[in-house]
Amino acid sequence: MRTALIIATLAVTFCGNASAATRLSVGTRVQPVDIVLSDFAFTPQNLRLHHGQVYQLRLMNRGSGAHNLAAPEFFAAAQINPGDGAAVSGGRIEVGKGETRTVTLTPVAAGRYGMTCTHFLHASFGMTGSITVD
Ligand SMILES: [Cu+2]
Repeated sequence: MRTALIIATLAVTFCGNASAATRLSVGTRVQPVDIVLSDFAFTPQNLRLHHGQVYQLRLMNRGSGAHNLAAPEFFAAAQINPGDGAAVSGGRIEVGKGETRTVTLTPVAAGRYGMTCTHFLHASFGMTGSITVD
């Protein structure tokens, strides 16, 4: 079970990188952004991104159970790498316990977007934040 989980995590990570490499033109600088999901917080809580910059968001779940990052307005206002589209579903990315999910995207519209974990009561325990795009 544990081995299967690790392989699944590696597969997700590899596919994300491979699709980014095939779609993005040569010379595109992809800036990694690490976001840790824990019980019950996002670290960092407030992200600052630039529109037009390509980012690889790496969501790492260090909590004791599953979490997600829900930011439907932000994801709707970003160009998501087609190969990573499956990672974003319903405006959110689910991240199982111990997993890391990556998504490569480019914010295209400035604004301040909310992010939250939609698992039961997690937001009320403090699992909220913001993504500011300038
Ligand atoms: Cu959560």
